[in-house]
Amino acid sequence: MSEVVKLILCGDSAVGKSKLVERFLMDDYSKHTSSTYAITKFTQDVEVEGLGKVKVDLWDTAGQERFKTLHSGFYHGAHVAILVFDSTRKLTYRNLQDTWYPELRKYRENIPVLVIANKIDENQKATTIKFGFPAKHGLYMNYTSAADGRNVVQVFHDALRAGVKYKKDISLHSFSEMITQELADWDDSDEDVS
Ligand SMILES: Nc1nc2c(ncn2[C@@H]2O[C@H](COP(=O)(O)OP(=O)(O)OP(=O)(O)O)[C@@H](O)[C@H]2O)c(=O)[nH]1
Ligand SMILES: [Mg+2]
Repeated sequence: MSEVVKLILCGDSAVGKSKLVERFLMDDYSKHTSSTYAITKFTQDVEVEGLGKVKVDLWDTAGQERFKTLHSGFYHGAHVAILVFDSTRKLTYRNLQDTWYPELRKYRENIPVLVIANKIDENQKATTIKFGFPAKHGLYMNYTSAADGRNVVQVFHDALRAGVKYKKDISLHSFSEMITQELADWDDSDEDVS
């Protein structure tokens, strides 16, 4: 049986979200650019080592200012999020910390979050930096280049593994909650069970 995992991508405009998706899904990269309008959704089966086939619903957003306060439907039901910043533009890192991350947490309190420094082909030094924001929140951190492909597949596979695990954990959690509730109801009832 294949798992369906909803993965969302967030981050400022032009940090490389769509190029990372293009690199991951098509193993392709073109310099040509068009900014994403609102939300683009891709559905694809992905073979993940150690997991088998995973059906991924990948939601790519527009980072433009006017879409910053996204409709809750974008976050609804997400199992994992990738937050991307541009390692050549400090402001995009700060915006993850100040805007994107807090907004995401308003809707999805517990999902795994991966923080990605992209465009390392243009800033090799970034890979030696220990960024404070992901460390502070205990978030996964990695460095990518959609241009040369470095770490891109790794990051998406790590995200999918985390998403599948999260999904399994919540279904186990809600199952045990259901049982507990049933037992509590049973206890409360006047039925004589002895
Ligand atoms: N050098 C370099 N350029 C990149 C990389 N990733 C993306 N770019 C360039 O950055 C620009 C923006 O990339 P997009 O993927 O469209 O950015 P986005 O985050 O999807 O932007 P919005 O859709 O507006 O939110 C493009 O000109 C890309 O060619 C990278 O890893 N290295
Ligand atoms: Mg885009």
